[in-house]
Amino acid sequence: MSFPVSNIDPGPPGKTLRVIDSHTEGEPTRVVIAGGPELGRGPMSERARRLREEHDWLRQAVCNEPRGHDAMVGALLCAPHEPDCVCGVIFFNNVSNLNMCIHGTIGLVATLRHIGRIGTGIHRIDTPVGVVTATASDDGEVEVANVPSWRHAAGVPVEVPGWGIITGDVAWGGNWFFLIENQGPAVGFAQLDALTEFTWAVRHALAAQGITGADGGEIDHVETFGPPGDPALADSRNFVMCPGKAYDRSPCGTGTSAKLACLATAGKLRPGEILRQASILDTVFRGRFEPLPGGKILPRISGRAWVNGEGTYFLNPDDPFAHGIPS
Ligand code: PYC
Repeated sequence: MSFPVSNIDPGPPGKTLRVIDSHTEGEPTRVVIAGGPELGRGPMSERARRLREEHDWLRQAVCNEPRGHDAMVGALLCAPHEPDCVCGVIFFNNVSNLNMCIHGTIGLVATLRHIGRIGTGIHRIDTPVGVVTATASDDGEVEVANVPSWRHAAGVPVEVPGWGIITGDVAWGGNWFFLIENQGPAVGFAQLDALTEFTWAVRHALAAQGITGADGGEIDHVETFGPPGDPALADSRNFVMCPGKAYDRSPCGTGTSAKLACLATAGKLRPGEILRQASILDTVFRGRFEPLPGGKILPRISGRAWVNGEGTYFLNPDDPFAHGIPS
């Protein structure tokens, strides 16, 4: 399915990539099913590092303009390293690799079903941060059992220029999140510009003040919550700022996992109880958790994806932007 390309150089001129597009509750995923670089064998974390350091052209060709846009999340379909997995996957966006991506996993499952690689049922998927398990139902719903998640720190104050002291929790849900409740602009679509400005300022303030996840992990996602638009449909509405300054159109599965970890640790949600998390577009993920030893949880997030395109990309040597506008 894939062909080898040389290291570091701008990629394979004159070759093609095969991609399948989907969106999960509004957030796009572009899965590269053929034509990606040969990353060898070994753990997905190792192959993700190789993709980032030696073949970053793929990310830029797929996610950046002129083919992509800021909100695009790419996914490279790989052979798995862990046994019994249906595939491996490496996610990336407009600025770098992503550790984990739940909306992308739901999109990947829809894509694998579309090309006949899997059917309904339970599928293990190998990722750079561990194996996740996806359950695909007849009605198109996909539930992802994520990697173990936990609240790292509660009520952390950060001085945000122009906004004052903002207090939030730091949690891991497959990526590092700073979670803010009822502070800053109201969480609604009409406030998109203000929410972008606010969460981006928080992200920079966290970095400037040395506030990190465990082992110095960069907090590259900021999530702010408010009441739901319609309490009959959701319990809360969020706005999630992603690492490349695009907001998540979906409710963000890793962010919902991080929120479940905070609610579980604060005793505000019981094991098995459902949290209906709405996005800024009022699309909804359902989340629940099982407790794990050591104060961690196993989050389960469900939502739906729709395949909405297939493509062949030409990496034409005459095209100055064959590998995207660099970022
Ligand atoms: O759904 O986990 C997610 C996600 C992360 C970044 C964008 N979406």
